[in-house]
Amino acid sequence: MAQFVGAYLAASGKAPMHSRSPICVSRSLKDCPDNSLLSRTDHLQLPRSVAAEVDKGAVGDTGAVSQDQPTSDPSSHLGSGDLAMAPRTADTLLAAAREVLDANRSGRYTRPSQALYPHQWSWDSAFIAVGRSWHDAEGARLELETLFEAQWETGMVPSIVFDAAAPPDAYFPGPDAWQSERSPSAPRGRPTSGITQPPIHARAALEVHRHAPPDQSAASLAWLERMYPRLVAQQRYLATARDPRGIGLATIVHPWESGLDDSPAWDRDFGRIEVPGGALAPYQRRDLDHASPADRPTDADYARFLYLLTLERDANYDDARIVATSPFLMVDPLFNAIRLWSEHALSEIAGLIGADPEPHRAAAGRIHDALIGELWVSRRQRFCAWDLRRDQREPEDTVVSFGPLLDPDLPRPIVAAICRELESPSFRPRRGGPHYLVPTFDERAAGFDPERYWRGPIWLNTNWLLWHGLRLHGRSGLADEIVASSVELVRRSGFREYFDPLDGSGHGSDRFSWSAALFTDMVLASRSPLTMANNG
Ligand code: 9WN
Repeated sequence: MAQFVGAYLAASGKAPMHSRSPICVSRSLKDCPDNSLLSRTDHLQLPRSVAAEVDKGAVGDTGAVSQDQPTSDPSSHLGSGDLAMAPRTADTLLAAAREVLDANRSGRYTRPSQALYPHQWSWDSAFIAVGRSWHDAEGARLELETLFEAQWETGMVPSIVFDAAAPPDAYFPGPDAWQSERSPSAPRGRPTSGITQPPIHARAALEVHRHAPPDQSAASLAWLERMYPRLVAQQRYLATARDPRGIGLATIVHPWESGLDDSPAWDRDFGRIEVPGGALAPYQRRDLDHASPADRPTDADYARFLYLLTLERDANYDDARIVATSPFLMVDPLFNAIRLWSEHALSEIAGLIGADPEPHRAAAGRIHDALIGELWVSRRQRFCAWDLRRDQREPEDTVVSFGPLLDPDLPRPIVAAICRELESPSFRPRRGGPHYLVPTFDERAAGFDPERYWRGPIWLNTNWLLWHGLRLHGRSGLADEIVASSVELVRRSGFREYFDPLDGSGHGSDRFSWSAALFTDMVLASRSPLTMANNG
């Protein structure tokens, strides 16, 4: 693995010169069943000039192959996943990522994708801000600030802020379905959804600040000071309105709040929800206009999503009422681990702006205790989602179980158990052909589907989160392998919304913003020894 990643770092221009040439790609090209892809870029949907550069770079790499060169670590299971991009190829893909982010920008924020998601989404904007901050620190700050302008008075940051400029039937369910104005806490004149998404924003704000060029450090610090109370309010909302029993863990009241909508992590509970006849007005799914039905959630799941929306809307988004009555009340380990990671970020931000870091350390400590006390199921050696309605720990083996790696204080035996699972045939099969990391569901489970949304495919945001978590615990080999795989997926299939872990093909939307943003962050952070050493 060390050689494997070394080749990538060399190619990216940060390794010692002597290791830069010739570039090691022999094993991967030989093993790759369709390596013709490496010299064709139509599928990437890049601008023509950029595509030509990528093709030249890829062909150039191929020309440098020598069977005598050291190959990647044979224990690596990426198959075709060599990282030995020519510096020009890496830079060209970075330029293409930037072009995607710029093209998807709409005024003060960035759409997740032009056609499928033409509004501002909460955690998307956080990921996008991190990626954008490498080349446009001011734009990254604006991205997050714009989102928080729609924060509710309760502190809740809505999952979607609707853009009046988008065509009215571009996305369903839109503002007419949500009717956020029913809540007295919703911002006036800014239609939003009535639910939230994972609170990654404090962590994103800290990353954005860290990437600010020196001549912007004062402006960036002033921005952090402005954002701090809003970020604190977001976290406080989750610790109170979403945790009325004071267990230390926030509940989600809709699978969309997890960001991993149709994940099998809550199948047993969500799948039980019956949509009463006549509960839903006739509707048309707009997502199927832009993506294959095989990639998207099923109609049955979509009806359940909409039914829960209806119940929440009918309760006028009153948190106490919803928590007391919602048929879906789930404690998600990933959501709460992100909350914890953001509390640590807030403690750092507090230190930077002269506020008191202590309450944030204490809050992180409470989440830490509850994660381990309530969600760690030692019989299964796994963190499990907790269905509060039925008081059941869900046994499904999904990527949400790995989320607590984001806790820097996670006990070593638990870290070891998570890494064992990540390296097991369920998530890293040992087969001969290409293989990519990290599937969102156990590849050996009966319901694993390599193409359908969060039920198996690889997403770059979960890869990014795991990459951070693994580095926090010194597991740099596996962390590097995740970056390697992410880079290879993008090189192969472009900035797709998600990827088939079996063959690396792209699915869902193309030119997807967070894929471009987090690709950028992983590549540039891996190039920068400073950032690598600075991971908090
Ligand atoms: C519902 C925008 C969002 C992401 C979510 C992803 C998907 C929406 C949808 O798209 O959810 O919020 O319509 O399917 O699951 O994580 O934020 O990219």
